[in-house]
Amino acid sequence: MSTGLIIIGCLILIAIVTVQIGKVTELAAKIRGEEEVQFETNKRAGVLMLIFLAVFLVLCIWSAIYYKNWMLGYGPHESASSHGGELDSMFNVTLFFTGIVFVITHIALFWFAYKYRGRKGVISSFIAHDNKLEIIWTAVPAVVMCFLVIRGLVAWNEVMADVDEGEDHIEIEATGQQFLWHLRYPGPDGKLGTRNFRLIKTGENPLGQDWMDDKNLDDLHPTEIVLPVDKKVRVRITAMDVLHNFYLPHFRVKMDAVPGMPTYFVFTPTKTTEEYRQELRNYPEYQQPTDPNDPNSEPLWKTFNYELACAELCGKGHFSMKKIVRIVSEDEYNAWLKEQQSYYLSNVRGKDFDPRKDELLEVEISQRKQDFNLAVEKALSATAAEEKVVKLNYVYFETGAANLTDLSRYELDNLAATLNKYPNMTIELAGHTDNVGSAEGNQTLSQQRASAVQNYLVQKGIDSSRLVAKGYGQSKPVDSNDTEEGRANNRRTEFKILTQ
Ligand SMILES: [Cu+2]
Repeated sequence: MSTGLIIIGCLILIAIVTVQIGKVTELAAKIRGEEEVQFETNKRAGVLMLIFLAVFLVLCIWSAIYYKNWMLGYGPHESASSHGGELDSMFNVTLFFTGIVFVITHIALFWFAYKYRGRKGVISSFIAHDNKLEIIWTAVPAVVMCFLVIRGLVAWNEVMADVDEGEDHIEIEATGQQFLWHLRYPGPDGKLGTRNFRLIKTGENPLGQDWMDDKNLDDLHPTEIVLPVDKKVRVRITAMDVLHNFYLPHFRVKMDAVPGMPTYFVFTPTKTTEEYRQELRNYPEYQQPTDPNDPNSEPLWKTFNYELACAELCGKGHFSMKKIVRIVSEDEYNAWLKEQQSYYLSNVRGKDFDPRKDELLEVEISQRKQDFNLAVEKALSATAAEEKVVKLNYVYFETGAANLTDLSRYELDNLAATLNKYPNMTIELAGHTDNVGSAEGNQTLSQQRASAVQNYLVQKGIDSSRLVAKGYGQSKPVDSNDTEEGRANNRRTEFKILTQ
């Protein structure tokens, strides 16, 4: 704030001084004769221009050399992707030609201003047209431009090429939104599920994924981009509100994120984050502490991270559209992938807004089967009678009735399979209730429910002599009847292994 005021103050002072000098010059001109003063002013201005030229060119070249190691493409910032080197070399070739033009035109501009200043007795010559000059200054840039454009087109076709059919690659997705990036990974199936903008709902379905599409069920929403080194990556890029731009500066990846028009970029990272850090380490610029106020903080090279940024000015929070990108070995990548949770399973499954809440998913069926078989094995190997009990976690009845709900069949089928596997096994099917309602009524209900399970198993081909159905009513609670959770635990169906 105070710096700003000082700068504004300085600018005002400079303006006042300039006006005053002008006034003094005017007065002096009146005294000494205007023309002579004019020629002297011309000369002074010409010399100042030459000095400016020298200082300007020296500063330009010095700053380019001084800041070289901070700039993309130079020093430690060679491209970290396979296509980036070609782009860097194009930038260098362009810089070479435009650099020559830059130096020549600036020298000409300021030198001519000095050389052709107004002088006593010299009048300007009048050139209306010069064919030779026009041809030279049209043809030379045209030839150079052709060379640059043709090389650029070749590079463009190479860099923008999509993956070939069946080519091994990872496909991820980045969606820009004011002001964050949504990242999506395909999960174990390697395929991103379909999206529909009509399904977008903040907090429930941020990307509008169609949960009826199985490919969506394992999709991940990670908070950072993690990719294995030397593996081709295709990024689907899109936006939900305004233009954004998916920019990975260290990989020379930059693509507009346009609402309603999916774009993509294919690239192959060639350096892990750790390798990049080790390269930075060789430069004194990156051995300075990360926090300039704390000399003991970690050096810059150690805290370096690749970044995803938004490169389209998309609003006032534009600066915050940043994410960390980590390039790791194949093994580290797989370990990271294993830790990630499917968005659907961890945020949507079983909630009111889950369109598949009345349906069991393949993954749940196999998980429950595994859990059930483990519990049976445990009960079989137990010696104490009270440990030979297995709770049927997913057998449910309609409220107050003995009708099995549709989804109960999965666990009962697991039980039937177990009984078929152990032909000598006999069991007691035990029904229990909470203490809501009369004890007598509960006794009857639990008996009916145990019998319903028995009937189901008999229908599945299990000999009824191996099954005893018994209702215990509310006589054997395993939890408190004072809470809903406790009552739910007490309304249970279980089986005891009698012989095996
Ligand atoms: Cu943005």
